[in-house]
Amino acid sequence: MRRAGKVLSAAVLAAFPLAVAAQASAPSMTAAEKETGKRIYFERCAGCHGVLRKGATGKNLEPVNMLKLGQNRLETIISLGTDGGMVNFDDIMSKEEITTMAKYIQNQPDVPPEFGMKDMMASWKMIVPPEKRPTKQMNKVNLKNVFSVTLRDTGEVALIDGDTKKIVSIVKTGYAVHISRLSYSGRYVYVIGRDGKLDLIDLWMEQPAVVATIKIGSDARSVDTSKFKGFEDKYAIAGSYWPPQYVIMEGNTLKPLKLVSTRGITVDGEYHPEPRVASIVSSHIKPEWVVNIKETGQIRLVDYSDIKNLKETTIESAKFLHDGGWDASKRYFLVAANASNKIAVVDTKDGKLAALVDTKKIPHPGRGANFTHPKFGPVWATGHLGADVVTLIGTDPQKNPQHAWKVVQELKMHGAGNLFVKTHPKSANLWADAPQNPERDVAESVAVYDLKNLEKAPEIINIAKLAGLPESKAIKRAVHPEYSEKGDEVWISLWAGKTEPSAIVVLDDKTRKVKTVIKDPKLITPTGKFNVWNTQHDIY
Ligand code: DHE
Repeated sequence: MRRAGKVLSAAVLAAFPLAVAAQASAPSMTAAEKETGKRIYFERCAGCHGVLRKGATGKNLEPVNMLKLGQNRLETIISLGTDGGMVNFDDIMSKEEITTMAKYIQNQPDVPPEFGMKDMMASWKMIVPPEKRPTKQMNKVNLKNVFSVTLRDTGEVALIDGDTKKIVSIVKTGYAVHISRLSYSGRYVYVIGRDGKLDLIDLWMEQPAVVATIKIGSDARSVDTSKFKGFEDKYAIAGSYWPPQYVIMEGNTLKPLKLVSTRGITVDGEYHPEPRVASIVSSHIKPEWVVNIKETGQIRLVDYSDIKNLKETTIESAKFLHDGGWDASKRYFLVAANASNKIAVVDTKDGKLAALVDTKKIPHPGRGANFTHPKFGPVWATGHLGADVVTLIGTDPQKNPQHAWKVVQELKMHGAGNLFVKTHPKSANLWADAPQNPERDVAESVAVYDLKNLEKAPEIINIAKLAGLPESKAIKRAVHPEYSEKGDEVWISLWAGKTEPSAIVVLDDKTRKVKTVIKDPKLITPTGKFNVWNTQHDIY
């Protein structure tokens, strides 16, 4: 074995047996194949498996493990998916691309460059400075009921007027936008792309548009703002997957102020080089953000009252933290440690872990759903990617201590593959989707539970059939129920292929009947929808 023209000694070989073995028999690739592999890995694989391929929601894909499986087996797995929850890729990748990806993951991972303050400053653009922005709302739209809708495959968000169901603007954003979050005032929408591009949209403009933009890394998922009294609209925070870090910015300009690495030690006491920032949420009762670090399982409470002398409380929970939301009182934050099959509960008042709750396989709450159960008092709900139930957890240690932080009920779903559940304080329904289920009928349908009678089986509504869209090869996945400001309508995206028609189906929450189907050639691959009022006030 030769490296840099030298024969490696037996001692060196013994010290690095796995890496050397992996490189020794990895299939060779042309430069063009490597480029394709790198691009597809970032777009389709890194989210679950990590840039360094150490594994999180998805399995470890380091060459030592991939070489054991070999080219044919890897091609089959990528094509058809696995029982473990990996979806099939044969409908979105060509045969050649699948062959390339099977080769790519048997080779050593590419390590992307770091992205520091200098890079951020160079990417930061102030398009409309604060002093040139309107001093009052210049359009006639009911801003509280605007929905910021992710158009996943076009790198855009559609701002839709919830009253008229008309598109107000389509705004160019980062690649495969992930989430939108609101400033405390509800004036600004923050949109983060998977490519780490963060855009600030001013809803007061006659035609709402991006007023500032920055790149905070090369792979990102989360953003939030400061919501505590005295800090309203003052700061924004965004977390990245690569490099593993978070950045605090000026709220109305996105000027980066403070960069903090999240590399460190897991709850098992081992160093991890890629602890990615998963969900971030802003406390209403303290000047604090809850920053959830995926691979380490450490939850950081970041006190933003003095960012020059930044204080962090590190709460040990469980590995593979992902998404989560507040309980109804907004004191407790519940976050899925998804590949550990647990929900971690943080008491943000006391700054401590309140509980680790065991659940069925791969909990995936989105932000979850809160309601008062007729038998168990206040509960928070999560669905699961790997099980066909919605889990209800008691959340009231003060008045219902016997149920607090316990799974009090599991509601049967029409299949596994759930991503999001949703209800609203004014609603008597709980909606749950199943877009990751491999069966068309299941993925195109949602389950609706009657909160007054949770013993009753849910109503299963096939959203795709209601939309009247033409037949398509790709499944029209019904995804992400979101309420209107008043809580009387539920909006559900139909997420089809990039070249196929998609839609948003609006249902009347009481009658569960279709009110409107929002169709527009520009509505390409709609997924997440964020109602301004509900997102601003964490209503779910
Ligand atoms: Fe998401 C939230 C990460 C795939 C739609 N997603 C989140 C959050 C994280 C995350 C960390 C929480 C952000 C927060 O609250 O601050 N998502 C990831 C991944 O790593 C993963 C598994 C793979 C990837 O490559 O990105 C992934 N997510 C998806 C999708 O494929 C979805 C279904 C479609 C899409 O648009 O990409 C998707 N994720 C969403 C949505 C939310 C979200 C709609 C916000 C839910 C909410 O109501 O707050």
